[in-house]
Amino acid sequence: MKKNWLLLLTVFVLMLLIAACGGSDEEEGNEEASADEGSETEETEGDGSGDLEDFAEGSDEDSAQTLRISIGVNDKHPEYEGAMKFKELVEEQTDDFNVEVYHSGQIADDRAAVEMLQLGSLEITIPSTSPMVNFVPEYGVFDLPFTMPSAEVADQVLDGEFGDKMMGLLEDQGLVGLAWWENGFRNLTNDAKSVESIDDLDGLKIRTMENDIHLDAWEEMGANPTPMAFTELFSAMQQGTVDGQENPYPTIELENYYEVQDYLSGTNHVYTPFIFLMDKNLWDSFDEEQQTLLKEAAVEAGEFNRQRSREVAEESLENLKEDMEFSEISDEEMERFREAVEPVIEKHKDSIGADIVDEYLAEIEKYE
Ligand code: KDG
Repeated sequence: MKKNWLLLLTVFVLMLLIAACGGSDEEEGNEEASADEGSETEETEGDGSGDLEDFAEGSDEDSAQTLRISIGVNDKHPEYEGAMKFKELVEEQTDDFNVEVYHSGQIADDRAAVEMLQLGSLEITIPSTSPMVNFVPEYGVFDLPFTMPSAEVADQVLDGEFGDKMMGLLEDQGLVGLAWWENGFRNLTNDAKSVESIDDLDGLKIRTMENDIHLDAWEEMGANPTPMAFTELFSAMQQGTVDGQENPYPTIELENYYEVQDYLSGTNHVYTPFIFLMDKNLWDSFDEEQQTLLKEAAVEAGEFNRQRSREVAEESLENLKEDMEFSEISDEEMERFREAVEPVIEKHKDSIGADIVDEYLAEIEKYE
């Protein structure tokens, strides 16, 4: 009898225990759901300069076509300002498009972003022309060092027949060029020593864009160049994988390169344009009115970008002189730099196309 009671009691206690365990799991489930709900709401409310969540899902706010723009520089850069101006101009004129800007290489660096346009997995990117040599070798003409005398001459050459011809070469690559924007005149920085003469370059490990002409030019000048994507550059300087790099003053200041570089030299060794690119298949799917609107917005935003790029370049140089040791390059030394790279221009004339090089230099002379 006693045994039976004991057994019953044990069973009863066990049932109580099981009931207690089953209850708490349920409660937990509920919390997660609510947590999820919370963050999901946050993520879908991107600010137009989209975050990666938006990109992955593709916003479906309405029937409008989403145009996602990928750039490598950050949201302080004149290129980002230009991209947001493009967004403003397009969205104030039509409900056909939503524009989202992805900065700092969130989506991809220049080269990979162009490949995504060709695959139709991205709508717009605005890379430097230098990585474009991997798609259209003629674009190497823009990398010939010490050929462009000023930004004003660059505008006239790019916005003229020569610029149109270079845009025409993109179509075979499944790309459409809508406007020329400005990255700017590039200058050298490093964390090893001040560079005032070509002799000071001896053995300096310099990061260049993924472009053989840049590689050959720095080699001819005595440095030890290495190609690298823009998105990897800051950590490479921080870790000492490279001694230095070259970019326009706005990029050097606004990407905080002065935090990992001590010396700045005013080499102005090459003028790099940005090219506003769109996936050609997508472009061909738009009607004439839409194409005109997008083209005009890209050109107007480009003019705004150029103006800002030049204002910021002046401010950045003054600011950088506070944080870095700045070296002006004398005319005599600049002549030695020019002489050193002449073989590079000869070497790459064939890969670029001798006619393209001759036409480019003639256009520059015409506007100089
Ligand atoms: O958004 C542009 C950048 O991705 C890149 O072009 C910047 O000049 C550049 C570099 O050095 O790679």
